[in-house]
Amino acid sequence: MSQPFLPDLAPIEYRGPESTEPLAYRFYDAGRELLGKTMAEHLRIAVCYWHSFCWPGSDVFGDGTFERPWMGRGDPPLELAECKLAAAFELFEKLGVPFFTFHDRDIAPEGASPAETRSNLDHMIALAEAAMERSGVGLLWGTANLFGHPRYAAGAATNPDPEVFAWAAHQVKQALEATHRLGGANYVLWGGREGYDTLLNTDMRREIEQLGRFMQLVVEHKHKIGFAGTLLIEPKPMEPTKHQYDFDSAAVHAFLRKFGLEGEVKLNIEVNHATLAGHSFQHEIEYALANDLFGSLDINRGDPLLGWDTDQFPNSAEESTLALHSILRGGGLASGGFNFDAKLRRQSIDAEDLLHAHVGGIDTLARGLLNAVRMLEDGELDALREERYAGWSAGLGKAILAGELDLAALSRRVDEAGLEPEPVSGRQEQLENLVNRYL
Ligand code: XUL
Ligand code: CO
Repeated sequence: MSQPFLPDLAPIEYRGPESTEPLAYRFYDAGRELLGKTMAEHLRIAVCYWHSFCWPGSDVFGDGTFERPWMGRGDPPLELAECKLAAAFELFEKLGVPFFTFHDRDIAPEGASPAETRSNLDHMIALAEAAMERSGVGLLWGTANLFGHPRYAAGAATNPDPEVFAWAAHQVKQALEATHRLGGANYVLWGGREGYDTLLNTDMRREIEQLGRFMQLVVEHKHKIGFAGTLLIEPKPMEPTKHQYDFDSAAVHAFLRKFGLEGEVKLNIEVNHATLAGHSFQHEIEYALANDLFGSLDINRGDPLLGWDTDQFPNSAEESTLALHSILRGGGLASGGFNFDAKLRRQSIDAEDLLHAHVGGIDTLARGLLNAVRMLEDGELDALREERYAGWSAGLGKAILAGELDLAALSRRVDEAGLEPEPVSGRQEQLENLVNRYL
């Protein structure tokens, strides 16, 4: 079980845009400096554990299609977990990525009792710590799986049974402490089943109160243990439930305000969750930036014809360019990063497919970064946007925002000055053509 997972594959190197080598970076040149930071520092790329190492290639109609050495049946679960950890670090190192992400249950199996589960987790976290030390790969974030076990069928914090709430608290406490021990830059909470399947059995006011209390407890504990990373909530509108309370950035924003958690929790925005909510990825980023909630990103893509959370690897230079343009204009990533919450297609059964998928995804981001930097440096798009609001930087606009004019004063201004504002073109097509120049 302990032989190498990717023995015949060399580490991925940067070969430049002209390269036709399939397993090489054409755009991602980790040490290249742009706007005073390296590409690696701008993108803070992470590989996720769950899709790449835990998911067996199953879907609702069929069993797993992947045969990985650590998916062997009948072997002791901890030995399988150790084999999986070694394979995961092999991939991280071959790709040359700076970070990974994991759920508690991805890395260590649940045992027969709470004590055995805790000892499994402690054992695997110690091994992860050693692998991180040896390889220099860091932890972008950790999280707890509060959706897989049958006890969470009716939700974790929003469960009608307070004993399930206690279990969720127990699990998050350990996952948060493990993340802290591994020097994680963030801790993520995805409300996997925090929602409802039918309103017929759901007391929404009560469930939202429970979720608010849960978040307050997590924030309190974070401060108690001195975890300096950022807490993040990952919005998603549906799936597996019919409706999830963390529907989108705006819904999470309202929730954070209601429970006094603004400033304590930020957002982990995911492409396919944004599109399921009827938004674009860029919309969710802009909403988060506009409300000081921008944290980190789960990068993937959906399929517009399928309409569920397909979590494919990203491949659109246009989407990554626009997202990175918004992010750079907003000040860039702080503790966040780009986490590949993306999985292979079920027919991509070879280990090598994991490399093709990540190489393409990383290059899509790097290409977006290069384009976005050129867009920012040229400044044409931003200047046109700025110009559109010129009226708000002086005179009337400035006075309105400074609270110097009430409704009656504004009304008098229209009468007395005879204001007749002229319609102005929004220039959408011109701007679309301008963006296409950079792609
Ligand atoms: C599910 C999803 C999760 C979170 C972590 O759609 O995105 O994998 O990122 O729990
Ligand atoms: Co995600």
